[in-house]
Parts: sequence; C-alpha cells; structure tokens
Amino acid sequence: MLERFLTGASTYSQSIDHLIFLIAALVGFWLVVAEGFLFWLIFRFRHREGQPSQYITGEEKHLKRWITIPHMLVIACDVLIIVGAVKVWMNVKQTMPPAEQTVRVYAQQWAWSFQDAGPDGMLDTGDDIRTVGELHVKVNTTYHFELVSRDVVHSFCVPSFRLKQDAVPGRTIAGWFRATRPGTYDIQCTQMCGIGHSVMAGRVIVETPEQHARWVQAAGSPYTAQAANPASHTHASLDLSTAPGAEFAEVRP
Ligand SMILES: [Cu+2]
Repeated sequence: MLERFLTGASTYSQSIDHLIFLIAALVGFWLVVAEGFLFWLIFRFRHREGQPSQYITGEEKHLKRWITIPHMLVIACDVLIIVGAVKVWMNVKQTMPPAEQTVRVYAQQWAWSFQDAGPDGMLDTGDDIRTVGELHVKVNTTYHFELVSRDVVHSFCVPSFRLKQDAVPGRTIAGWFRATRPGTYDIQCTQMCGIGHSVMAGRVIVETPEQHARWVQAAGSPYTAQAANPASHTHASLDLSTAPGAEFAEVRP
C-alpha cells in the first residue's frame, strides 16, 4: 500500500507498512467520528433565543455512557495495535534469522563507513572490504550488521528497507536485513548528531550475485587494495578520498 510512495525493498518492509496502515486506519476512523460528533453537538445545541442553558454534571449513568462506551472501543483498538506491533517487533528486532553475510556499519560525524566481511565471510580478517558512504549487498541474502558509533548517537536508517536503528557510542548493536530488490537506496542519519547531520547520507547498493561478485573482486583483490592504498594490509581502510563524505572519515586506530 505504502509502496506507491516509498519502495519496499526488504523482507520485512511489508509487515511494517501493514502496521502503519492499521494504525492510520484506526486513528483516522476515530478522528472522523470524534470531530463529526463534536461539530454535530455544536450545531445541535447552539444558542437559541429564549432557551436557557442547562447545567450538566455528567454524573448520571446515561450520560456517563457517552464516555465509557467510546473509551472501551478505543482501548479495544489499542489492543489490536499492540498485538500487531509486538508481532512485527518480535519478527524484525527480537529474532535474528541465521546470517549469510556480516557487515559492520560505522557511524561518525558526519559520514557512514562500512566493513564488508569479504570473500571469507569473517569480519576483521585481511580480506575485509572497507568503503565510505556506500554499502554493497547481495539481493536475497540475509545480512547481519554490527552497528557502532565512533562519537555521538546516530541512527542508521534505510527507509526503503523500513530499517532504523540507533547507534550508541560504546555499544555494538546487532541487527539484520534481507534485501529483496536490486537497486540503489538512501541511507539517512535519523538522530540529530551535530551541525552536519543533514548531510550525513549514504547509499546501499543491492546487487545481483554476479554484480556483487564483480564488486568483491574489484574492491577486495589484494592488488586493487594495495594499489589504492599501500597501507591497506595493516587494517587500514581503502583510499576512498573520492567517495562522498570521505573528508570526514578517518582510519580507525
Ligand atoms: Cu548522525
């Protein structure tokens, strides 16, 4: 439904859209009913010549029902929303499907950088591929990410994946996603993190297995890495000085 306005490109984007739609429908229904009733009351009991106003305490049973019945109905809607929300939360945040690939995401003022596990599938080994501003992933593959912040609180948000996760300094926060559609999608920081917050953008590039294999080969081969940055084997990053946000990125000690 919301796909018409924002592409859904992960396995859980639909369930989040359904939840948002359920909330909008229930809240929208009560908005129309409550406002309609309010305006009807204003019109029905408007000032009339010669008719004195009544003083109503609202203590009588038949008057109290105007409060209690809608109250119960709204609570029933709340329960419906809570059940839906808990189901989606369990699926997206509490359960981690087995990882096929692992990446580390670094947030810092004001850029995103990434550490792909490389061909051996293990982080912090010699074949890791580091990028700034661009995360390359394979379509239909379950990725676990380790999210860390190098300075302040940031939030890793990929709207098309319906993914949002805060990055908290001093903590490594795990999460997952599985992209379903090749393409290029925006990454935004969604926590105010300083003067450059609004330019703290990145891209996630979802590739077919062939495209991804080509990228791994180009970005990860020792020759390419060595040529780009002779220090690349000492756990330093590739030279990505042309990448967006590179001026803010620094090599981790
Ligand atoms: Cu930020």
